[in-house]
Amino acid sequence: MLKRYPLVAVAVLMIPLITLLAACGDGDNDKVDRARTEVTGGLNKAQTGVTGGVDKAKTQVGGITGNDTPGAGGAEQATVDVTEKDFAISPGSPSAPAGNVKFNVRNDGPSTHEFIVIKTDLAPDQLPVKDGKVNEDANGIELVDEIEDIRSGDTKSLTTNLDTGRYVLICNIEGHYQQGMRVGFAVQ
Ligand SMILES: [Cu+2]
Repeated sequence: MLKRYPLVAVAVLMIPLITLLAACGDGDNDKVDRARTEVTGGLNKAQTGVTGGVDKAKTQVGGITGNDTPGAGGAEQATVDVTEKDFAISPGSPSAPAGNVKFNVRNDGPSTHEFIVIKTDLAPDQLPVKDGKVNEDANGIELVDEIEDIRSGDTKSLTTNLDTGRYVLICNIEGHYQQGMRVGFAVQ
């Protein structure tokens, strides 16, 4: 009796082994290959995800570095100093290169003023007016960005990304546009 148990044990062990060998036979090679492909594909995808994430992070870091040192390969930023007063807007430069433009707007007063960047092909003195103000919702006008409430004596800054095209810089406090707070600005 005792001698029979090892034999039975071996036989019992052989069954799954044989089954396993059969599973690895010709008929199931495809299944095994497919499983391998899936595992490999999954790994590749995971690696791509990790690499992509790292690249993206590098790009972001590059952008920040670029801003600190213009011309170093990152996004360059032009700076335009603007002076406002009753009633005129005077940018230090009539144009800027496409990309990030930083406007430093100083209000020489005496009134509080705004600074609004509008993209339009209309002439600076031809913007549609409604109730004493430029109608910012009118066709042919695109409000890009703005600074509100710059008090007399204050300087506020605005950095905005500008595409190539024609712009008009205005103050849109009631009556100020008509009194002369408008000027063309080109982005090349
Ligand atoms: Cu104004």
